[in-house]
Amino acid sequence: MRIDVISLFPEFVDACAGFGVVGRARERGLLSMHGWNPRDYAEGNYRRVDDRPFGGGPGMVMLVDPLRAAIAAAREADPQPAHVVYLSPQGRLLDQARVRELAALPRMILLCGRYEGVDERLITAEVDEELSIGDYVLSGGELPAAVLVDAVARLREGVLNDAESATQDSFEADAAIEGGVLLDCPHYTRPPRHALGDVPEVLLGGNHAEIARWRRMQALGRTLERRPDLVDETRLSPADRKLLAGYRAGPAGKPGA
Ligand code: 4GX
Repeated sequence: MRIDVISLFPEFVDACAGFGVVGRARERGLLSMHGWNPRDYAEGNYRRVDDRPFGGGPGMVMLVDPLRAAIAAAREADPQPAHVVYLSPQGRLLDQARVRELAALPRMILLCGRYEGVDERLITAEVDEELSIGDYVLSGGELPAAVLVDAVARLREGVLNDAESATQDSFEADAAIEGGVLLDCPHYTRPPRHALGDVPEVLLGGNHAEIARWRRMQALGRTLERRPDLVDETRLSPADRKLLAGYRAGPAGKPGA
């Protein structure tokens, strides 16, 4: 997959995507990233990329032309059609279902705004989709772009190794869960007994079917407890309903235990 980043700080996104799983994907040629700075396409001695908003008010607005020229340069650098995403709090909230769809594309151009935002005419003319990574205000679109790159890259074929993909496979592709994500179950490692508590007995026993059941019970229970918005309880399979009831009863009839 090819990702082009339009930003006043393209190195920022590049650096965020240089480590760990995503960095390794780039080294192996599974993902390529290219930065384009609208400043390089700005006119005049001052290379202006922003100006004061019509109608008054504080802050600055990014100019149409430098952004448009940077996007055009990115498009021309590769013949594959590009899906253009603008990261902004006004966008639709990003979720794992949309991440999966975007991960199937050959190419994306990510537009990162600074200041108060981007002239609306540029968005109308060039942007296919406006996405938000969450309901809070950042000082630019670079971190949201890096978040999107990370979430998308790890779903590309060959990016995760077997050990990394095993955890995700257990819950991700589940028809019963809308959007396809459950919260993770709790994890434990050595020592089995500790002053802070003991590892649940089932995990020490080596009964893999029993362990899988326990993990799914925990995942379902914690999701319904912490993020009821993620799952429609009425659409759970009979098996999952039973697990959820078990979680709620707890091992000794104590909820959540
Ligand atoms: N999820 N930001 C965009 C510039 C801006 C300001 C106003 C449009 C209108 C964000 C988020 C986010 C900060 C990126 C402001 N654009 N982006 N930037 N949350 O907070 O995606």
